[in-house]
Amino acid sequence: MDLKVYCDRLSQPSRAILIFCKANGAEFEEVKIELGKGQHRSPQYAAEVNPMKQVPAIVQGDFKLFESHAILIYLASTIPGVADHWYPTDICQRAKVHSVLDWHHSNLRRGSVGFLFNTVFSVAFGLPGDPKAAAEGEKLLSASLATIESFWLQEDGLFLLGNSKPTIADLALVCEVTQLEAADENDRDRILSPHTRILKWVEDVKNITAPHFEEIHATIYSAREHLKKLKAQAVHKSE
Ligand SMILES: N[C@@H](CCC(=O)N[C@@H](CS)C(=O)NCC(=O)O)C(=O)O
Repeated sequence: MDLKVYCDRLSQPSRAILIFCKANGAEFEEVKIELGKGQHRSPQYAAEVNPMKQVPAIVQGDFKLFESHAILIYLASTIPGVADHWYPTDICQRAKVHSVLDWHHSNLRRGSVGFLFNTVFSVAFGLPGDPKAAAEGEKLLSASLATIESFWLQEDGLFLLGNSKPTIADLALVCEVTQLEAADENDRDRILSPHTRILKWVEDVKNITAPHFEEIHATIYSAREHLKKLKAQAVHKSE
């Protein structure tokens, strides 16, 4: 049954799904939903794809699924020939992957979205950013990065949980970290540069999923200048 992935490459969970599909040779169609144009809010998208009006989402035949972690689990379980390391069959190892994924959504992602939405992405939606929410987001983001370094990335392995090969959790979390590419350079450096172990881990995930990682990330790498321009225009209009 044909697999359709509804996504915007500016969205971190969308990138995780796309990299996973490409790195595992999945046959799928990428359906672009442009968040900046509000395409995710159309009644048709809600009715036919995702009633939550968000990306990513998948449709395969009559089956529809949203929530990126659930999608990664489904894809790892259904795409033919996916190597076991992505989503181990061993129940204890698998449970640990779920543990990282659950932690992600209530820590790293909350911090990242709180910071980035209120510093750069709000402008793309024509909304004012909230500096207090941005500061709170940065605090949680930095604390989460410190926890990844001190706890989830263990000394003896390249990837999360001390593994020598990545799981779906590495993709989900690394794509959250690379969302900082959209931030102002000073903000990005202030937040990321203390975390050299994280920077190495991002490189390791990039290398093991090459060339797909860089190809899928090209959009976010070029977003910073575009978002800067939008912000300057918004400031100009309000003067
Ligand atoms: N928990 C969801 C989060 C999805 C999400 O927040 N998607 C964002 C893009 S990264 C979105 O569609 N935002 C548009 C909106 O909420 O209006 C997942 O992991 O899939």
